[in-house]
Amino acid sequence: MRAWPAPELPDLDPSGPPVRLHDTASGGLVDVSPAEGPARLYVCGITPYDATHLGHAATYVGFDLLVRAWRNAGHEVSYVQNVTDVDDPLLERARKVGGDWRELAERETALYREDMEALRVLPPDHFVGAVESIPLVLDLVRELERTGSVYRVDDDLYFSVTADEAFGELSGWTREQMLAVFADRGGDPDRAGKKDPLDCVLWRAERPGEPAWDSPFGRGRPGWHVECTAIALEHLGPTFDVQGGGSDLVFPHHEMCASEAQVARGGARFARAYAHAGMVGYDGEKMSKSRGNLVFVSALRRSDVDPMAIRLALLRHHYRADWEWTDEELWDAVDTLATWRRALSLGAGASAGPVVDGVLAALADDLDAPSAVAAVQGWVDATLGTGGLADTSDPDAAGQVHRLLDAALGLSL
Ligand code: 5CA
Ligand code: ZN
Repeated sequence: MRAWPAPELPDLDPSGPPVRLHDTASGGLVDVSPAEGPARLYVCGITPYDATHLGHAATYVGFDLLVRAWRNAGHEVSYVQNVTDVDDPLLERARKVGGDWRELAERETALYREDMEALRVLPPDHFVGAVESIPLVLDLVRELERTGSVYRVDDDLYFSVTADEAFGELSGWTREQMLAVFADRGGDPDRAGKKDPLDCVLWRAERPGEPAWDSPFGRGRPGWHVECTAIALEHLGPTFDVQGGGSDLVFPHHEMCASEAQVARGGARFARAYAHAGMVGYDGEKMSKSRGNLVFVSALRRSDVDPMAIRLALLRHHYRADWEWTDEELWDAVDTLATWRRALSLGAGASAGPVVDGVLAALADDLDAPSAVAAVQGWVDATLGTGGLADTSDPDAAGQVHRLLDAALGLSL
């Protein structure tokens, strides 16, 4: 499917340092500079049964900082994102509201594109739906079958997690931890006939009233995890640089994707690093479609909130932190942007060199946007003389800071 239009990305001089990122599998910071060629990124996309909420937005803005940091360090980037446009929650919602699941998915995907464009998130190079990827999924299931890691329960096909020696290494979780969340996250640990309670569905046979596609395994539809495995392998090849998503995807989703790929590709590691964004909450709980405690990007846009203020409010939290959205932080971001725009309108200002270096260094250091924002605030304060005399020693400072904000933080002011 098509993505959304790309915003302009100004060239920066000097370029930024190599990018380091927290890797869930090793538990530490790793250099994610590509060994050769473009930096390759897969970020798990939306299940389009409801509008983009601020939790989704925080995750996609977080990974947008990675794309920008790589590009500012001189790398090309190959970015892939999926859309889970057929899955249980989408079908359930369509049934509940009495509409067609395809129309629901199309409508919400269109709204997501608008939200991402408004937030100046750089589009992926490949924006790929699960439905259009069914041929890839079928090829992958056939490859897995050849390794002996697939078995049937009734007419459904399952993947044996024990086929992957590295199963569990991504999350680092114990079996008890895995079993505690598996059922809540799309798994079926109690199904009779499974070899291991943690095995996951690859191909789900047709059920009455559900969409289904023809396949060599009988009519049905893909399981959730295998869609991302197949799309990533197709567009990025084995062992790409970073797989990303929210921390709710560490297990089972990313663990299963990695295991399926590793078994299909003779043990080659799926991604070099696995990066996870924190969960954004609202009213004391994780913001989630199933809980209904949502603040939608589109609703804020409809009430004329400046999307750059939404973006700044998100950037003030480190992508790995869990935090709570509050309206006060949004209004605070609106005020902050007014001050920043005032400083930028002066043309001359405090020397731009240190803020350029500071922002690029902060972002290359595990996407530390709060430190980058603080560095910009320091420049604004010096330029406006809030601590005493205004510093307007650099005649072209505003132009440079303007380009920096746009290229590194995605804030076009
Ligand atoms: N389609 C699957 C991934 S293949 C999915 O998880 N879709 S989703 O619509 O539920 O979530 C889309 C992305 O937003 C995922 O990366 C998810 O981890 C992230 N996400 C969901 N809720 C939150 C939240 N409250 N805070 C931060 N990120 C979130
Ligand atoms: Zn995914």
